Amino acid sequence: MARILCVNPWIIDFTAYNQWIEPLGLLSVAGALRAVGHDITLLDCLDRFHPDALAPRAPEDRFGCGHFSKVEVTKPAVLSHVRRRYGRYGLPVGLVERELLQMRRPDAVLVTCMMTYWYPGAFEAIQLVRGLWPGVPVALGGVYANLCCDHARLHSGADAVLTGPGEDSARRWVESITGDPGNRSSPRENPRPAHDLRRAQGYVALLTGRGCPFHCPYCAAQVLNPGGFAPRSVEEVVDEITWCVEGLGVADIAFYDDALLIDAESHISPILNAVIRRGLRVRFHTPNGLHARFVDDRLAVQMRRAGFVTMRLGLETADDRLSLEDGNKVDCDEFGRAVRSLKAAGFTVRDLAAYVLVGRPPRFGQTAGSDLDAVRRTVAFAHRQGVQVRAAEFSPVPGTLEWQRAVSRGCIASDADPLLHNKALYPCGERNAIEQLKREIRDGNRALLRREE
Ligand code: B12
Repeated sequence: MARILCVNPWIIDFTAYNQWIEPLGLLSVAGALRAVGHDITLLDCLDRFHPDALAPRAPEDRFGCGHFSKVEVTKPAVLSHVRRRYGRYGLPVGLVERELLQMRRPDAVLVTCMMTYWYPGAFEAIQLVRGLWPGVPVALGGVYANLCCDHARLHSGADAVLTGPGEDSARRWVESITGDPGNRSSPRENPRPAHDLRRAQGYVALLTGRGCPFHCPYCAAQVLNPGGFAPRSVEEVVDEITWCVEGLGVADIAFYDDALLIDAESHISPILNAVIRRGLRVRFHTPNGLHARFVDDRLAVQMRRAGFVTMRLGLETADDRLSLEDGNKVDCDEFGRAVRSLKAAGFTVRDLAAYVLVGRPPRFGQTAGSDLDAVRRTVAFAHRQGVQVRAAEFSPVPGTLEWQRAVSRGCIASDADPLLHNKALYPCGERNAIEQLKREIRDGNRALLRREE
């Protein structure tokens, strides 16, 4: 049995808010390693409920969300032109150091990194571990490691950068460095993510399946899940929800799925039926967005009864021609129908918001920023439907079609430092124009909410 330390590093960014953030990938790897008998400890630099976390509490914190504490740090040179404060979010470094010093020396360390532009937090964590335990092998995985593998190999300081789903690769890596394969006959075929390793945060993230059958030009789901779309079994998902609610006392669950509502009849419907039948008292949230096309009257009622609260609907654009270019996931009629179903089921303006993509690279024949007119029309359309809007600022993601477009339009260099993928930089748009639009969106949302009161 190998002793393994899993590290969820700090976020180093211009802004960060804990909206049901869970290192689900790392916990999935931890669950798989634990299932074969390894001894796993988690160091969670984003633990808001650590007694010394100093995380601010605010009256608007709801459903387990809230602020991290922030310490300003110097901007790397490549970001020096940005007139915003840059900071380390999460536990104070000294506290993390003390936590590490109290631990027994591990046989191996696993570090995750959830966004490509969050690598500085992972690098700091790797450096810290290296300083304390020279010679202990460190592996890095996660979205950054997958999408910027060469960068990570060159700069992270990790002994190994592991790509692809980590459940098997981490197990093989641990075996290769410790000689310990663990107990190969795992009691579970698909072990659950080890949510219990985190101090209770009141919420967990959940996946009912991996990957996505759609091929949106701005999304790396296909690259990150080369095995394709793979829904989990209904029983497995219901067991995990039941464990989280009854065993861990979780009150809020955020779905991280890319395609939660696909084949609803045989997937999400039976899951929700079981939640209702078992009388599980839990609220569900969909921070990653839902496909409005699949929402009908029946599903809306079922979602409401099962406890859905935060409903986010994808609406990249209300321009049906542009929507076609994006794979035609939802048109205006379908969006309107979904909203009517949700409202009839009892969801209110407070619960509903559409994600509208802002700051994408200009299409051919367009000038930079001209897409904002289309975005304005989309926002107006959503507001007319009585739905709030959340701007989803574009982040160019390597490996996607939209990345190639951003590169060919000169918005970003093909070998750009991943820090420049940051959505806060609006790499493909004009800052003032986008910020003005975001103010208009907020005003429109407020007007809608006032009308409802
Ligand atoms: C859920 C999600 C979110 C959630 C929370 C994310 C989080 N955990 O913090 C929310 C909704 C908040 C979110 C927000 C955003 N997101 Co997001 N998100 C996702 C999503 C759909 C799933 C991530 C996930 O948890 N997957 C499930 C786990 C199981 O997978 P995993 O983390 O990859 O882990 C596996 C492997 O990587 C590996 N692994 C992981 N860690 C480790 C460690 C070791 C040591 C090893 C060996 C292996 C390993 O094993 C795991 C299990 O197989 C991904 C897309 C996707 N399909 O991955 C986008 C994605 C990560 N997001 C993306 C984007 C663009 C955004 C936003 C910018 C969107 C926006 N415009 O607002 C914001 C940014 C937020 C911010 N503050 O900057 C991009 C990446 C952008 C980037 N440059 O990195 C992605 C890839 C989607 C895309 N467009 O292609 N997101």
